[in-house]
Amino acid sequence: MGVPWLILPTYDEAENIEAIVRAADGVLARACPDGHRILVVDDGSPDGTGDIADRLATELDAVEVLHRRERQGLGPAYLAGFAHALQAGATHVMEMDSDFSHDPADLARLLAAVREGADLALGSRYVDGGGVTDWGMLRQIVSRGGSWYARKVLGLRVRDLTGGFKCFRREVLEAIDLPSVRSHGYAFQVELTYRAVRQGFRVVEVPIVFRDRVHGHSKMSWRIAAEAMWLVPQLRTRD
Ligand SMILES: Nc1nc2c(ncn2[C@@H]2O[C@H](COP(=O)(O)OP(=O)(O)O)[C@@H](O)[C@H]2O)c(=O)[nH]1
Ligand SMILES: [Mg+2]
Repeated sequence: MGVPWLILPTYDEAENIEAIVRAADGVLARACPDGHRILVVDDGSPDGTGDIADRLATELDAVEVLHRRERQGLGPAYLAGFAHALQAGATHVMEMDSDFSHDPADLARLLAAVREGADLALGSRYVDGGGVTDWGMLRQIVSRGGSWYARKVLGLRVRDLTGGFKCFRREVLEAIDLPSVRSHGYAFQVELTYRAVRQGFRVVEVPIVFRDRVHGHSKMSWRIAAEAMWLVPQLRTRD
C-alpha cells in the first residue's frame, strides 16, 4: 500500500541533514498514521552529507538515500527522487529544502490542504499570513520580482511561484510528463506549478514563513536566477 513520501535534496548539508531528517520524520509520523517515507537525494556532497544520511537510514525505518555521483542541480535531483517515489507507490510526494528555511511542522499543513481537496499545495511566502524573515532588501526584491515576472509572463494567479515547499498528489506528477522537464533551479519550481495549473489541477497556496538558513550556505546563484528569467517565457509556448 502506498504512503506519502518526502524528498529532501541535499548538497553540502552536513550541518543540517540529521536534524532536518529527524524533525521531518517526527512530523510525518504524527500526520501519516498509515506510514510515510523520506528519501534523501544527495549529489555526492563533498562534506559527507551522504554518509550521515546513510547512517540515518540504518537507524530510522522510514528513511532511505538516493546517491547521485555528482552535482547536477536541484531539478534533476528532484526528478530522480520523484521517479523513485512514484515507482514505490507514493500516494503524495512532498518537496522541502534541507536547511530549515522551511519549517518541517508545516509539512502537516501542506498534507492537510491536499487531503481537503487540493491537488497541489504550495508553501507560499506571498499570501496573507506568509512571509520571509532575515532576508536583506536585495534578496527580497529578487524573489518577489521573480514570482511577479513569472506570474505575468505565464498568466497565473499563484503568488509564490519559485518556492520549493510543496505537496503533490501522485496523479499530478503522473500527468505532467516529468521526463520532458529541463529546468534546474528556481525555473524548475515555476515549471512544475505551471504544468499542474495547465493540466487543470487545483493548486492551493498555504501561508508559510521562510527563514534564512543558519548553517551552511545557499547553492543558488545569479546563474540560476538568470536561467529562470530566460526559461520562463519558453515554458509558455510548450505543451
Ligand atoms: N541534490 C541536490 N540538492 C541541491 C542542489 N542544489 C541545491 N540543493 C539543495 O536544495 C535545497 C535548496 O537549496 P539552497 O541552496 O538552500 O537554495 P536557496 O534556499 O534558494 O538559497 C537545499 O536543501 C540544498 O542542499 C543540487 O545540485 N543537488
Ligand atoms: Mg536555502
